[in-house]
Amino acid sequence: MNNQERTFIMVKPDGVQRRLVGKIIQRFEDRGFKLVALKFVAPDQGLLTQHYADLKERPFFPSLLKYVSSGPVAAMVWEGKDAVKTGRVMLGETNPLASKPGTIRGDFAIDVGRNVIHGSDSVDSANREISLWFQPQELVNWNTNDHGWVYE
Ligand code: DAT
Ligand code: MG
Repeated sequence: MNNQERTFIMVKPDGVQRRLVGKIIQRFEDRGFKLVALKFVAPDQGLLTQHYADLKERPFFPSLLKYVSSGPVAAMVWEGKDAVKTGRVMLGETNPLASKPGTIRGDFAIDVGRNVIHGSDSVDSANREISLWFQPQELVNWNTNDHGWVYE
């Protein structure tokens, strides 16, 4: 198992509007994952078309793009053991109504068209999505041991 696996997580516009960004970051920090990139961005249709390229033939694709481009999103990269699969478990199911309480969608959503958050579904997707949303220099490699304690 790769301790430095990375996943792309994005709080969608409904999650931002509902002030859920902090709570979602808290869940990933509490679980033990390490934040390596974070930015607030208003994604355009071009970026979202690439991001959701595998869904472009689906009937809900136009409404999906309209929803995810309707406001700013919080894009982030989290790193740690089994980050992709564990991130998906923390999100819950695509349809919030099928998501268990305790998951992000199971706690904060009821509508598949407003399901609050995106998370990569495989290591390959994660790598593709991370390089789509972030420049290499925006990914920060840091280690607590490199810095010591801030008050000493
Ligand atoms: P996930 O976001 O869980 O990875 P996905 O990649 O299959 O799910 O689809 C991307 C988004 O598209 C999903 O978060 C919400 C929307 N979506 C998926 N299936 C849908 C459906 N049957 N009706 C409406 N929107 C749907
Ligand atoms: Mg997906």
